[in-house]
Amino acid sequence: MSETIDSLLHEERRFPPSAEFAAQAVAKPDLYDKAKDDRLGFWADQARELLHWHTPFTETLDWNNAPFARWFADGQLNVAYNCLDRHVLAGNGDRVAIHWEGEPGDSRSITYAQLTEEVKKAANALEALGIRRGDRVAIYLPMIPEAAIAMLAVARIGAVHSVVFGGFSAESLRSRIEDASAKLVITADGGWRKGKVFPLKNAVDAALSSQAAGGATTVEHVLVVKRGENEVDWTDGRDLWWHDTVETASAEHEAQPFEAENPLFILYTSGTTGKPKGILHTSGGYLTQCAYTHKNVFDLHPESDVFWCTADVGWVTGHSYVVYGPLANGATQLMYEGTPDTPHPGRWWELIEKYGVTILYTAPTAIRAFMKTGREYPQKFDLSSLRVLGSVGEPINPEAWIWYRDIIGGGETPVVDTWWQTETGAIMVSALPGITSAKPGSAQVPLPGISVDVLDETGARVGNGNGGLLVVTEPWPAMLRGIWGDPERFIETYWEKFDFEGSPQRRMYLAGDGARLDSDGDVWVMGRVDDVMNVSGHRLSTMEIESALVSHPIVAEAAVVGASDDTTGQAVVAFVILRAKQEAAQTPEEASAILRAHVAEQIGAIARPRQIFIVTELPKTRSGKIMRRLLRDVAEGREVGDTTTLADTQVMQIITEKLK
Ligand code: 6R9
Repeated sequence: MSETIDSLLHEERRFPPSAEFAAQAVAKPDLYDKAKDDRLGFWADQARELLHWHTPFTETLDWNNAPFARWFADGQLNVAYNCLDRHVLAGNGDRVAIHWEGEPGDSRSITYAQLTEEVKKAANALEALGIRRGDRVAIYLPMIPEAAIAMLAVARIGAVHSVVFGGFSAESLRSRIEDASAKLVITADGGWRKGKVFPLKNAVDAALSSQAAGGATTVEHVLVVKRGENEVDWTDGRDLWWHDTVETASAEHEAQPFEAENPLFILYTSGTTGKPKGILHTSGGYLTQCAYTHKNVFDLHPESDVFWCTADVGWVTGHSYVVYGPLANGATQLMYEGTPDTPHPGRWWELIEKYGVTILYTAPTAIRAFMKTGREYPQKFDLSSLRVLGSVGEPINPEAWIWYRDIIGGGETPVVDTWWQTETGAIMVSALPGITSAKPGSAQVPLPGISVDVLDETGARVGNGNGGLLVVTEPWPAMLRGIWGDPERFIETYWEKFDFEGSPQRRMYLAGDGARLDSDGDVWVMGRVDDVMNVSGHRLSTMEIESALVSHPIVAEAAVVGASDDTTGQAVVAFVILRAKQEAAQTPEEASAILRAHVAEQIGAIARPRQIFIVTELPKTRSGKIMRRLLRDVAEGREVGDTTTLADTQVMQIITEKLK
């Protein structure tokens, strides 16, 4: 870590925007002044300018019941109307909303008029299935247009979606369905990935039958999109085909207004305990900040740009920058179903050439993987349409940043490194491409209207040149409104560390990331300070994987660490003590294979440990806390650090001897 920090802080390269770019940029420098003069007035202006309100709001922020915020609370809007109908009414119905490309090469281009019609049909179908305002609908789909259609249809009728990433296991899906008491699951028979169909419907069947075994399931229906053409089991009465139910529904549907604080979605993310948290987002504030950031951070010109955010809708980036931001802004975007290297390593670049993509938003882990495969693949294609590049999900190392700009951006495009979280709902810290002089490796400056700082453990500001904990000091429109069903955990996790003067209104939001301020006051995000790992830009909790491991009968105890990895940022490495009788029953290699498969089955393939070390001891302090720092030294092949606070100082020697 300290080596990384050193190399980061010696990064002196600066990339000011070109005069031509600055001249045509949507965001002008006075945006910062306006927000500084009157922060709430600034947000009210954004909300009014960017969205259509059925009933205008008169109050911008109600923070009396902090940390439970209410934004634009007496206003009413319909999120789907804002993403669809109004663009059609404004004469943009023929503009393509989504160019979709399936992994096998099939494609569809859907205009705003067509998308509006599809969503209206889906909304009617959902209502016919008894889904009402406030009901929860789980969505477990591949990256196909129906994912966006389903989310918007749920939003249109004032219900709440909970999208579960298609790579998550039946068990992860079950716990999310259960936590939110979902009434409906929308899924597909299967989707395409790496040249094969991966089944989804059978995971839903497994989730629902194991749920039913533990008590009554709340799920009344399963709506199934036909995509993979793979065989599926069918439960009559419960299961319905999308093409029978939605395609035949009426295309007339009037969007009703809902209050700005009507819940829009729950999205589960890993925290420091074994149980994922259901992050709750509401409508007006969330949509305002999605539209605002999408427009200004990516310099969106909706009439001419083709935007491509490569995230899956199962993550927050897919919610805010595949569905809500781009569609609220009437943008044209590309959506791609498959993996970057199928059927060939140049697939993404081929798509950029084919659709004339102008703005690309992706993750450092993808960029590093492309660096490894080599520049010859992107160089086979014409990428000259690209004019803005974005990065999200984890810190981007300067080498990857420069490669991205040079090889993908032709040495000219601005690169924006955007820091935000599932909890923040939308981008918080980022350069603005026509204004900021970019620094590779730094997320740089809070956006106009956003206030962040870096504090030490006592809550004092660290000031320029120092590191500490990243906090958001003022409420923001897209902020999470809570953790589903657990208000205590919401307060404890984010708002209790810095509770100044006991005044609830002066609380600050603890992001869980470490950060440094450089001599200009720019933010350098250093990664998580808690037991959350970041593997390929995906958040995983050490505790969650540990509990998956100890749920296997051969395991006595387990400790998991995130070890740095050249491609994925961090990788999951586990240290496992087997139960006494098991030690002789299989070789460490066999035990490790069994357990890697078990974690994939319990959580999903993304959580499968890169390595499992079978050990006989774990390093613990006298109070019994596992010292993960020492295990990380082992996992990263370093000399083991200070062991003096261990209860048994011999333990690390035993572990390293055994692993030699
Ligand atoms: C949007 C998203 C959030 C965590 C966050 C931080 C890391 C995201 C980053 C970044 C450095 C960036 N993170 N963007 N770290 N620079 N530009 O990724 O949400 O999945 O909730 O993850 O990701 O550690 O706390 P989420």
